[in-house]
Amino acid sequence: MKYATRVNSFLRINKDLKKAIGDIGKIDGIECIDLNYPEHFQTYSVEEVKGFLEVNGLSCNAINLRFRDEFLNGEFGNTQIEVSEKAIELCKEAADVCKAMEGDQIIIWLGFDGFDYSFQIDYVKVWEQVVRAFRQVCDYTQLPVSIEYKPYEERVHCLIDSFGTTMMMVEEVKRDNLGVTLDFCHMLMKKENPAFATAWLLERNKLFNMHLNDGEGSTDDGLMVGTVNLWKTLEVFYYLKKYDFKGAVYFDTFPKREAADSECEANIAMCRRIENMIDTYGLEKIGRIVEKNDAVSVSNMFVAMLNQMAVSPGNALAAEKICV
Ligand SMILES: [Mn+2]
Repeated sequence: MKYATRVNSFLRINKDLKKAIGDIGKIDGIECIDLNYPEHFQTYSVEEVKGFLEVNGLSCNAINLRFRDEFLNGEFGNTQIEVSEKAIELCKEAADVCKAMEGDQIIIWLGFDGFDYSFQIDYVKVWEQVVRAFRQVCDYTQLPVSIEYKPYEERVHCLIDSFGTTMMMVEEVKRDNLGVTLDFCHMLMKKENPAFATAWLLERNKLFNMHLNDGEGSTDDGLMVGTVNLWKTLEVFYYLKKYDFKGAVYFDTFPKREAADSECEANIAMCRRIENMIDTYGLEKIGRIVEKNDAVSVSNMFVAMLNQMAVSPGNALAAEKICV
């Protein structure tokens, strides 16, 4: 699996992007990073940032759009049409930067399109405006364009708030280069089971990016991968492996009190352990458990996975290494 991590975690103490990329480059297991546009291109030029990545053996996975204050009342769906057009332009610029960086895709999270109060927006009108905006962005660039949905935060209700609504948008925009970025915490906030959307999108080649993290489900906690919902995370990994997912697994976690490098290493260690649990138990054997549609067999599989960790000498060695 290809792992990517969040640059802002490394910018918390030192604000220098060059240093942050250097710090990420030292972490064993991180192949690529995502960058935010425009915020990560304000001090250094695109060429300079590209150079920092090359020196550190990293590649650019995605450029994430970051809409700031002028879009507070909506991005694509803003009732002021000139603001909506500005949001579309920003996406086109981000796509150009992504191309120059040899990145794989742009990710659009419309955090401000939505509503806080009843009667605040014309749902159908806003929806149609957002559809047209996505078409414009998708037609402008040949790159994959990925929608990241989140149920709430920044708005009380985001317009594109769930797996279902996102797929309605994708279906209506009707562009081959439009797909989805799933975020584990966002799915928990919507009370979705993350593996459902993961499997469905992988089956249709529409999963462009996987954001992993963990949380209690009320807010976007950004806790370390697998620390709260281990089995749900393992189920997501099962489908990523079953479909041989070639995209990046991106750690969208928020180390607020933890050192960013060791927090990132903990995410890698957890993911590798989960991958190992699946490999050791066997992908096909898990598939047979799913086919059985029997909850007790599932629980017994979990126990068997825990047992296999305890008895495997290779695993014990690996665990010891992680503890050191
Ligand atoms: Mn995310």
